[in-house]
Amino acid sequence: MATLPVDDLAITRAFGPHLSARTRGNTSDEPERLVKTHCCFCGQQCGIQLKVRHNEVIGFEPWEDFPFNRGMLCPKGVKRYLQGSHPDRLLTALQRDPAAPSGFRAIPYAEAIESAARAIARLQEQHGPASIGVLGGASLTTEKTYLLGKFARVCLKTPYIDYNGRLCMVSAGAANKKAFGIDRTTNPWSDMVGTEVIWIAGSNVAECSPITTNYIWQAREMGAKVIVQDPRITPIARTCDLYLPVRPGRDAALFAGVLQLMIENGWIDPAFIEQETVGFDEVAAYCRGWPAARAAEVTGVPERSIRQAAELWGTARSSFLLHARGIEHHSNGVENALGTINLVLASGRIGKPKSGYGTIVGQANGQGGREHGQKCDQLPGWRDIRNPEHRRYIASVWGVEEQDLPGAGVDAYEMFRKIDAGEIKGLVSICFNPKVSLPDNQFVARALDKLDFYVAIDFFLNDTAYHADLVLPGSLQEEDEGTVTQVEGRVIKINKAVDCPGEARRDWVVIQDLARALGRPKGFTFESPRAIFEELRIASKGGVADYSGITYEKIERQMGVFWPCYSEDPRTGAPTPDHQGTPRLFEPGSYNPVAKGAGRFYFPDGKARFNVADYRVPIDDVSDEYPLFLTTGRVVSQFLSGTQTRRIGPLVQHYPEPKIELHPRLAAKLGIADGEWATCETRRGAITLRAMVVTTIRPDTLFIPYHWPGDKSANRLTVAAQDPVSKIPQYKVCGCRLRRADGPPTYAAEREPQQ
Ligand SMILES: Nc1nc2c(c(=O)[nH]1)N[C@H]1C(S)=C(S)[C@@H](COP(=O)(O)OP(=O)(O)OC[C@H]3O[C@@H](n4cnc5c(=O)[nH]c(N)nc54)[C@H](O)[C@@H]3O)O[C@H]1N2
Ligand SMILES: Nc1nc2c(c(=O)[nH]1)N[C@H]1C(S)=C(S)[C@@H](COP(=O)(O)OP(=O)(O)OC[C@H]3O[C@@H](n4cnc5c(=O)[nH]c(N)nc54)[C@H](O)[C@@H]3O)O[C@H]1N2
Ligand code: SF4
Ligand SMILES: [Mo]
Repeated sequence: MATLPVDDLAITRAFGPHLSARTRGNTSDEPERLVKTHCCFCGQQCGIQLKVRHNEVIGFEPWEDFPFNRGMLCPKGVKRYLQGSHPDRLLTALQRDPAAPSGFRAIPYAEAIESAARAIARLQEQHGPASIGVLGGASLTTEKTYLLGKFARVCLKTPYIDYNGRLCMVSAGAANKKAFGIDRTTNPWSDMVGTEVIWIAGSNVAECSPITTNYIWQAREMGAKVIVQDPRITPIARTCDLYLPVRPGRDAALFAGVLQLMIENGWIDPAFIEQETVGFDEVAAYCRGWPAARAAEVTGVPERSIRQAAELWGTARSSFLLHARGIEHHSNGVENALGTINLVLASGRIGKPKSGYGTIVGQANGQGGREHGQKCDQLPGWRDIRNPEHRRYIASVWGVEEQDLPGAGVDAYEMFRKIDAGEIKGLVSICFNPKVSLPDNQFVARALDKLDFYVAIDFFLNDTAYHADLVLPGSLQEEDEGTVTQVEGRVIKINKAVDCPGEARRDWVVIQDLARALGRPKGFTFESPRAIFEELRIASKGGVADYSGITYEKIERQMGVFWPCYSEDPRTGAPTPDHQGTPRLFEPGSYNPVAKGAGRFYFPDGKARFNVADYRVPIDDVSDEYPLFLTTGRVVSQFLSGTQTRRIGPLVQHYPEPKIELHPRLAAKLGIADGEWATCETRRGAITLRAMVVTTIRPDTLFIPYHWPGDKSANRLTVAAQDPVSKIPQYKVCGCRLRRADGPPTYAAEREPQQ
């Protein structure tokens, strides 16, 4: 195995011994137990029952009572059980050892913890607390993300912590806070069934949030009209009523054009706008610059379609607007999201029956993971680390002095710039694979090699962890319990199915072991996820993301609790142990502790905010030299950086390698046939993949899925431009060119260590 390139290895291993063991009959064997829990992958968080035998997950059964997915699963959920006993599962700690054939050797867990603590302490003594950075992830349970934020601020005393949701949820989060004062989807998905119009902006729903498709289909059966805005005719677009083939990076112009038509035609709700919002006049003035003809010219969407969209949306009595990374992964991602919110607010339908708005959450805990303090500027409960009152409260919960809490840090990409500049010298990462998932990732790889010390906590040796000095074996989702918050804002419970194998440890145990070895155990002596959650309840109390009324028991009893859920009535202060949570936000007459009865939105005056959603030409746009748009995203059978799904045989078989999607007209012009090799080049680099000629994409646009490392990595091409507010990378557009290649590339021989 020693010299196999990573990608071949993934395939070999995916079809390797663990699968043949399964096909020898394990899956049909009777389980000892069924454990009700949730899928480990996307933010839909489908309920599933894992079959367990001999401390191994051997299969699954549907969990038909769980209300969100009623037993349905997508291909990833069906096959997820295959990862647990994979031969690559880290069973010991690893230490870098250039003499070892793989570059790493196994060492005892306790020795690795001591060694990591010594390295961190040494760097902090020499260069101060801020010389260490921490990277977290939104696949972690809320308990772990809370503990990680506390670990960075209280144990390491560093401001530098951020997480991979920076690449995912932050544009939507910033827009929600600006417009509503709270960052959550407004309604349970069941409210979609019976609505009149569903507008899907920049989301490949069928491949990326498959269960949401089912709700949309049910709504369609009851007469809902579906509008899809995407440069590709994605599977959901193939049956939609109105398709808007927007040019990548032009969404804000489309929203402005539609709002202008709504205003011109009186398809807005002046009473709602007057009584319940502020800022409409500025937005209306901006939209006057966007007559339909201009919007059509900039977006590439026919004027007739823009008019149809405005009429369908403007005249409906109930509606849902959903968006995802297609409009958010932009250097004006926050503005794009605000553009959708303006359409929602102008309609006056928010808070009305069968009407809702939301971003479709990406990662397993994309919602909970962005609320409780692993973001660079955030403290638990969506509190602001710059706000003295918020700091005082959290300092009191943590038993530290307010002045000892560090201030705001920087976003995850900026942390790599600081590593490159030598400011951050040590890194602790968990649940993040930046070498594959950050834009312009050859820069990231170079920065990683500049670190004096790097420790990664993962259950697989991911592509970033190759650069580590130490790798600590953490836990798979099924090896621990805890809570996550899924796409609708419903807090749910992950249940433990099996114990960690070998010397692997539950992630929160690893974090606490580090704190102890650093000689700073105070505040890191929790004995269970439940104990962490109990502290989180107190820490989140009074914040916008108030979890104080949620208990593990309530979650089990109600099959999930929608936050905010209060332990005390925000009006009277009386204990409310029976508060069931808040399935719908912003209903007329609803009360929230920020508005205190002044209105239903989470601002002191209770009013929602219109914000001008400015269109800006994307950074690194098309040019004579790079005349095509490159956009990137996902396929149904692979997940994120692929660390997990590239090891699951049937998923690899479904989509073994990345391809470049292009339109037949462009293919003919460039002389590239379907299945032939082609080289895509941007200002950062070039990769050579097979062409996939499809009629479902704009002829001026290429699409490449990003789930692969090394020479197959789409992020060799992407630009590290970021939204100025949210700091999300502009993954969804940059200029590129394409040419036919003579043959397959010779992949660099990246190797996995042998264990
Ligand atoms: N199978 C699978 N499912 C997943 C994931 C996965 O990796 N694999 N990841 C999960 C995560 S973390 C996330 S964030 C979500 C992402 O879910 P989505 O956002 O739905 O997925 P993407 O493929 O990133 O992009 C969505 C769509 O945006 C379109 N698009 C590209 N550029 C533009 C543009 O400029 N404007 C508009 N309007 N559309 C554009 C693309 O053509 C694509 O169809 O999926 C989650 N679910
Ligand atoms: N070009 C391009 N790039 C993109 C995107 C795009 O659309 N285009 N999308 C972006 C988006 S939306 C996202 S969310 C990011 C995701 O990017 P990443 O977060 O880098 O991707 P993951 O594959 O989730 O990497 C997480 C690592 O965490 C590990 N892990 C998972 N669960 C756990 C756990 O419970 N405990 C521990 N210890 N480890 C765990 C996995 O094994 C994996 O190694 O990628 C971004 N990158
Ligand atoms: S839709 Fe998401 S949560 Fe549900 S089975 Fe698929 S990957 Fe898992
Ligand atoms: Mo994401």
